[in-house]
Amino acid sequence: MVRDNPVLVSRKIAILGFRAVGKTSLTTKFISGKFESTYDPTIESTFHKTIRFRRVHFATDIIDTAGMDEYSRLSRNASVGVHGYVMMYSTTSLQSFQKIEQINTTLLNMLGDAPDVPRILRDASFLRGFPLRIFCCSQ
Ligand SMILES: Nc1nc2c(ncn2[C@@H]2O[C@H](COP(=O)(O)OP(=O)(O)O)[C@@H](O)[C@H]2O)c(=O)[nH]1
Ligand SMILES: [Mg+2]
Repeated sequence: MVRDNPVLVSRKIAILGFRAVGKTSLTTKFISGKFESTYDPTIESTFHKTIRFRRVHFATDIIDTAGMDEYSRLSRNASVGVHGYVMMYSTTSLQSFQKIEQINTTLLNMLGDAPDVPRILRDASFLRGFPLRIFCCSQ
């Protein structure tokens, strides 16, 4: 019996959020399975992982962005051709949660004609073993 070839799909995801909320920790844990306890402010890094789901292989670029505030702009790499955004905050920082609204506004202003881009709002509390918590994904 001949097995079906997998379907290859390219995807690009960007992680946004205020500084030190765990964006890099989330990304490296997802890529390598290890939790990184050091803090090294990121400029911007792109990681790659192929995620297999049934017969589909999602070749995924994950852009770990620099921490954003209300004055930040998204880089070209983090705003062009992105299929979805993870908007992160820390449960130990009210400020980082409040910044999400400004970051979301900046994102929507930049995207302009693509207001329906998928966005997931999430906290970093899973990293040391707590379950995933996803709250919302619309405006
Ligand atoms: N206790 C705890 N520390 C975390 C968690 N996520 C990240 N950190 C730590 O918070 C600091 C900032 O994390 P980092 O991923 O570099 O933040 P980024 O600036 O958003 O990329 C680092 O020292 C991490 O080890 C978490 O879920 N729990
Ligand atoms: Mg970082």
